[in-house]
Amino acid sequence: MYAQMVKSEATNDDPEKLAAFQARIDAGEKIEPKDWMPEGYRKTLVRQIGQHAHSEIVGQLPEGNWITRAPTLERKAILLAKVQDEAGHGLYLYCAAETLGVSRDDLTEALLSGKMKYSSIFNYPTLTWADMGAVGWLVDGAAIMNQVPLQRTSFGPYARAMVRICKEESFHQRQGYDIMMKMAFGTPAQKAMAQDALNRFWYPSLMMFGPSDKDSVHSAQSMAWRIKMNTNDELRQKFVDQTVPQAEYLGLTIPDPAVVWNAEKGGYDYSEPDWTEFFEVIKGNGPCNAERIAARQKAWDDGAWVRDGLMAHARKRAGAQVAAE
Ligand code: BYC
Repeated sequence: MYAQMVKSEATNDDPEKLAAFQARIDAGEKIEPKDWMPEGYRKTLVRQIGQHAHSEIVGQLPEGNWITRAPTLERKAILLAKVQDEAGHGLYLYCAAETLGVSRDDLTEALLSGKMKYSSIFNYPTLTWADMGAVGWLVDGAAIMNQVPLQRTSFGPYARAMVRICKEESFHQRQGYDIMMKMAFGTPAQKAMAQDALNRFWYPSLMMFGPSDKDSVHSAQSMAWRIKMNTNDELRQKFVDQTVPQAEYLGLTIPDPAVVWNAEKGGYDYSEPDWTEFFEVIKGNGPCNAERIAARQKAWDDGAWVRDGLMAHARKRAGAQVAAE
């Protein structure tokens, strides 16, 4: 079903309807689920919102790894709340995708069969407690940079989901930075752990924004439809500019000697991530891809009896209602 929805190319959109639709987008109007929309617009949204939902759900795994080993009860409670928030984000986003006529089951099956992607970042392991700081600071920081503009995206249910998600992501980023401060201003061993986490998460965080603009296949059309508000490179640059002073405050070094202020462009220069590595990771060959999908497959299989029970109950109730009428 998902493949059918996303692969079939839109060939016969009425040109008049298309022009009227584009005029609504250009006027900054929100598109709602029952409004007419081009098939390509709907497919792009299903792809992007679905990938985003999967990222929130899979994103629980690297952090869930540390819940039982958090250093204090307070840190454990905070991390637990953050991971639960990510589950909530996934659910708002699946709901937004469902308004486009695709079911949550279809999306999940597409994730498990490898037809749909989730963010590359979650295919890297979280090896130490400092990684919880780096994930909150850098990964949630990159997510906010991408998602704040999406509050103004043209599709109403997606834009509205983003408002709440962004509020929660800001808290997540602050808690990550708080862990980094504790570690960076702690003992030399703690500071070394913080630096090591920054070293490992820097380039994968830059990759979260997607390939460089020259290799981004969807950006031009998605920006014309206001599904995306900025190019990948624009957001990556803003992220670097925001993060470098934060690293300086922590007394940590960005693992890229090319990071220097460029007064002419009004931003920091930086080295591109290894794009070969990025494309390998999104093809399924990253360090943790197999482990992440296996964990989601197990959760899906373990939950089958709950879904079956609920469906049987719903069918029984529907049958009883028909009999009563
Ligand atoms: N990872 O033409 P492009 C979070 C794919 S989670 C994997 O530039 P587009 C959080 C792309 O899908 C953050 N794949 O694509 C959760 C396309 O392949 P397909 C998730 C990537 O869509 C828990 C191909 O590369 N955020 O916040 O215009 C804890 C070409 O790329 C990635 C979102 O999903 C990647 N990094 O732009 C903490 C935000 N990058 O689909 C935090 C919404 C690219 O043709 N999504 N690809 O097979 C977006 O803004 C856009 O989809 C992207 C990519 C900027 C990610």
